Amino acid sequence: MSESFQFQLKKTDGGARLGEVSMPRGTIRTPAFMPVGTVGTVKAMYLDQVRETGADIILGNTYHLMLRPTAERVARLGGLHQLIRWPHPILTDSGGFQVMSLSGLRKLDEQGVTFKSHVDGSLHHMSPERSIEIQGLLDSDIQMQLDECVALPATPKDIERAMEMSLRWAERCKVAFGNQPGKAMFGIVQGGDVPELRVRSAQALSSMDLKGYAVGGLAVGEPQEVMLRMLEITLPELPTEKPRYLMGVGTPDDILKSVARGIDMFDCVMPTRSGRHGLAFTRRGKVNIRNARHAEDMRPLDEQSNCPASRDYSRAYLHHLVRANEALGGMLLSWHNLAYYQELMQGIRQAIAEGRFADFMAETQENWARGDL
Ligand code: PRF
Repeated sequence: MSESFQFQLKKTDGGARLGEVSMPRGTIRTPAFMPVGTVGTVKAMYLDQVRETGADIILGNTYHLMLRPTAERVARLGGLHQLIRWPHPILTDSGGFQVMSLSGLRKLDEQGVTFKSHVDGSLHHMSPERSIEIQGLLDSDIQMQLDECVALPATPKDIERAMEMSLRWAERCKVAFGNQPGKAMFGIVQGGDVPELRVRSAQALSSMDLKGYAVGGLAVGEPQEVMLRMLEITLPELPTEKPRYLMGVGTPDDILKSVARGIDMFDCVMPTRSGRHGLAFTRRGKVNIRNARHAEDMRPLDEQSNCPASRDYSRAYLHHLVRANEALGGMLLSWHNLAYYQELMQGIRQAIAEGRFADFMAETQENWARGDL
């Protein structure tokens, strides 16, 4: 732990990086996977279990929490950590991305974004300054600039306009955030699938000397090769001594390939959302537990796992729970998936430490390809 916010790059292995982000509430071992706790809960999980799977940090969402229970109420209740009983670091997304994907009627201009709440239809305005104010009221440890993420495919003109506005919003967020020892505000690289725009965005943000950098605007409809090419173009423009966070990514395969290119942090709803829909990620690839072949299979998802959900419950029971739409089915599969993701991250970190990341990646991918046991 640390009084201030610090990133230590401990080792590199090819493009992969092993590091540690330290701050007063705890240390994040990188490469890190951050479970998504949108409305102040990692869905269908006790936070003690989330912690036990190996999570050092979780995510919260400005958009959801500002609407309900509201940022001011969270502040009166002692802040998000105390409310949800998670004393470790929390990263909050700034809201723009969720406004675009969730709210009805919205208007976006230089001032910020005006939108209709998906909860009660009420009208709200969020400026870059207000986004930072809300993230402060939540007492978030890592706050994100307000940005505009364009869904792909999009025209270069639209991508450029959104990227340039996101840069101006980064400046405003930096001023609004000021100097808060022990906390950080990250900038977000945009630029869609246009190499020159990615480079320009990354260079401009780098010159702002922020505490960390996210890569946004990816995994929004483009093929994986395009996402990876954008990382190859973007990451060399960012300072090596700052953490890099790929927003909203992804599958275990996306994570391996992005670590290979120099990403340090990830978040995604995939393990929890897929779990609630009956999809399990395992060392031997994806398993759809709804499939009839599991109906009388007494084996667990993974007898070698340390996670009770993976090791102690039969596939037959998980199959039954999911088919019967029982809450416990989603709970057990979310638990299993988060444990698998954290086991993958631990394997990645150990492999980088031992200088065998490329071999680890190849073995891991071979095992996925071999298919379920
Ligand atoms: N911006 C923000 N949050 C995000 C994204 C983004 O571009 C993405 C894109 N994958 C996920 N979450 N602010």
